[in-house]
Amino acid sequence: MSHPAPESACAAADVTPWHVLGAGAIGGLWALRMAAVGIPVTLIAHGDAGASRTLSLQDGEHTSSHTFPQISAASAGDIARLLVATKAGITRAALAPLLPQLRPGSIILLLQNGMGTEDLLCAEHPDLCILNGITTDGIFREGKDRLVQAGHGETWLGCHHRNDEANAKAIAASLSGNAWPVHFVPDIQQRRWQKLAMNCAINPLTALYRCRNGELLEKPDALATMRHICTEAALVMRAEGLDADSETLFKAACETARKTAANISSMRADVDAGRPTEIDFINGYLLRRAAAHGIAVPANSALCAGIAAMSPAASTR
Ligand code: KPL
Repeated sequence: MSHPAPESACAAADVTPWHVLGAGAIGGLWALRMAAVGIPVTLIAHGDAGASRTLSLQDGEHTSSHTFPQISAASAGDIARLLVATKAGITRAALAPLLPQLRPGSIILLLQNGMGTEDLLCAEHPDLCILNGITTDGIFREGKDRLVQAGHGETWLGCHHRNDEANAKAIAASLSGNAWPVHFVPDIQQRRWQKLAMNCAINPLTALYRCRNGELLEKPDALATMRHICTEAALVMRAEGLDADSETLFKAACETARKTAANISSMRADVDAGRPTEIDFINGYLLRRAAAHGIAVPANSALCAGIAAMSPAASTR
């Protein structure tokens, strides 16, 4: 077992401990990245699990690993900073047993696909500092504890309330590593929608075609659907008061599919494993916002129906 050495003395300036809820592909990657910049990380175990868990990351030729302490939600103690990387559909249920351990001002960083969870959490817990991270890293799991980095993306971090901006900037700086810059953005909503549009275009299609992200680019039908999805997403984004151009969204989706070509998307992984997917928080969220604006989104509706037909009952909001 090797412990990743802290990346650099300056990067490790803020080493306030973090807890990680949902150490799957993205949560595990960030737990390893935090450890690599010298931040103490504790994993919150789901159900019965051992007192420690070793995660490894394969990135090209390079493999690193780290053993984390692991505790149950009930014995977590005081939590100052919590990274939440669970699936959107189970976030509220997974968070519930941790609520007594959070105090006013505790930071919750949501790093997950889809939209909708944060609105509920902000409304239910106005005393918590809820931040959102958006990442386009391509990462998948081989087995429970082995992560494979299939594409290097970027990460943006922002907040919902203006008075949390200083926290968001500080957290972005503390999580940045030389190989994974984390950018603070004042308007995370724009980024979140751009990522949502990209996930709407890539994730369900990779599940329906049972292909890797990059293979979508070789399928004319898939490309035509991706373009259609992006046109609808741009309409809804503009109705939400955001900047959006369908061609720019389409090019960004193609670029992500190219950069994460070898990746098995999270939705395809869920469908392959017979798990509920996040469709309700991705294309489903777009459908709900489209309905609120009276916009027809037939291509997104068709993908929702296609995924619903091949996966177990949708998760609850
Ligand atoms: O977010 C992703 C996912 O799989 O959920 C992408 C960026 C499409 C990488 O696979």
